[in-house]
Amino acid sequence: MALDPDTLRQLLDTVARFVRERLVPLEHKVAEDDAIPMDIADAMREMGLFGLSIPEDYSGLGLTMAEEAQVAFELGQTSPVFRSLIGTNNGIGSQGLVIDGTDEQKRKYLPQLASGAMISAFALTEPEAGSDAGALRTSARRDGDHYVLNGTKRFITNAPHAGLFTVFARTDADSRDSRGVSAFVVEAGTPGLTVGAVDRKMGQKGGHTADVILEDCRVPALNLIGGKEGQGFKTAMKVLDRGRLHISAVCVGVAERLIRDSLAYAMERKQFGQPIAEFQLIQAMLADSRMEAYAGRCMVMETARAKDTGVDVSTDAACCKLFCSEMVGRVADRAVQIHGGAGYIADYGVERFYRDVRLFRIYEGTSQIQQLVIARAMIRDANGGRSA
Ligand code: COS
Repeated sequence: MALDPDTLRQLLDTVARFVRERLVPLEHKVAEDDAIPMDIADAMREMGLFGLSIPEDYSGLGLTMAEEAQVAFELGQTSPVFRSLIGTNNGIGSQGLVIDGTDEQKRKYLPQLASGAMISAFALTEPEAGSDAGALRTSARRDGDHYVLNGTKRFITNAPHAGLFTVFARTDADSRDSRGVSAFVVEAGTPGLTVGAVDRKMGQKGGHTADVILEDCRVPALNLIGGKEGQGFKTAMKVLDRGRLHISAVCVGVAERLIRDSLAYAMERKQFGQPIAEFQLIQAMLADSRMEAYAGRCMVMETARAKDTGVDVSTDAACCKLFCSEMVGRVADRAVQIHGGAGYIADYGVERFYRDVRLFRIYEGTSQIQQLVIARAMIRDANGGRSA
């Protein structure tokens, strides 16, 4: 249910203040320590940030997509890793249950995810299945009132902290494509589930990914999301439609932050006797970044509002993800350029953002996958609904 305008304003102001006063001063330390302090995670819990997208019936804030996007614009104004901590509970880790879960599954898990008492993870990617998500090999064999899961999941965000995993596995051993895939919720601590060593990443330090290994892991049949086999791939795609829009909003937020920092630096830094902001070549970079971030903001809001009316926005969400993730890459590159030597030096933080934003073009579907989703939909529409 949509918030009244005053309540939404209050929420956005609170998040903006929290970002400015608590998160921005910690950016460097979090990257150095590769950890987000406990009190920050607790403050996020108190603010309800883990349950932005979880319906009020299950103790979340139940924000509309347009409202959630606006919160993501604010959260994007700092290191993306802070958003990543709450990202899985609001997005890929919880939405499988929200969209396709049974009432019982929702009642059991969503309130814990909304409060942040439990962190969730989305275990789709495998060593040999990433972009081709339907080709996954993890198997789920029915055995009485359980399924037995075997396989390895890779690069799983928040896996080291997760209490709950949404695991995609093949229930139809004879199938080779997406139709044989089902989705399960698997609790951490289930015998047979282990989490591998934390991956060493290019950026987003303080956020952790790892392998999730399933070895004869027995999961109650009740944990099959929606109670129906063969629906898992579609669940994953629906979750990603939403996730891609959320990530796009974060990209816009980060771009706006980098533009602000670049402008401040350009107005202060003097060369040839004047602030470099006076030079037209610097102005061109500032203007291009401003233009692109504005375009991204408009695309995200337009698509989020359409999604809230119940329209299928898969193609437009892919457009947003493609544009916004590429856009923030260009903005970060210009930010380094405007900062000159300082842009390359860790103390100024710009190079950290440059590394952090590189991930946006890869996860929740690479830019190439977004292009494929968009073009295939164009061809399908031109063919009157039939695939190419
Ligand atoms: N919502 C609902 N259903 C969807 C859907 C969506 N957004 N996208 C596809 N489907 C359905 C299709 O309608 C089709 O249903 P039918 O079998 O009933 O016709 C089914 O899912 C299979 O779709 P499709 O044939 O398009 O699947 P492909 O295997 O060709 O793959 C891509 C499609 C490549 C687009 C998909 O695998 C993908 O998005 N890959 C990237 C995955 C990803 O983002 N990985 C990152 C890991 S998570 S951080």
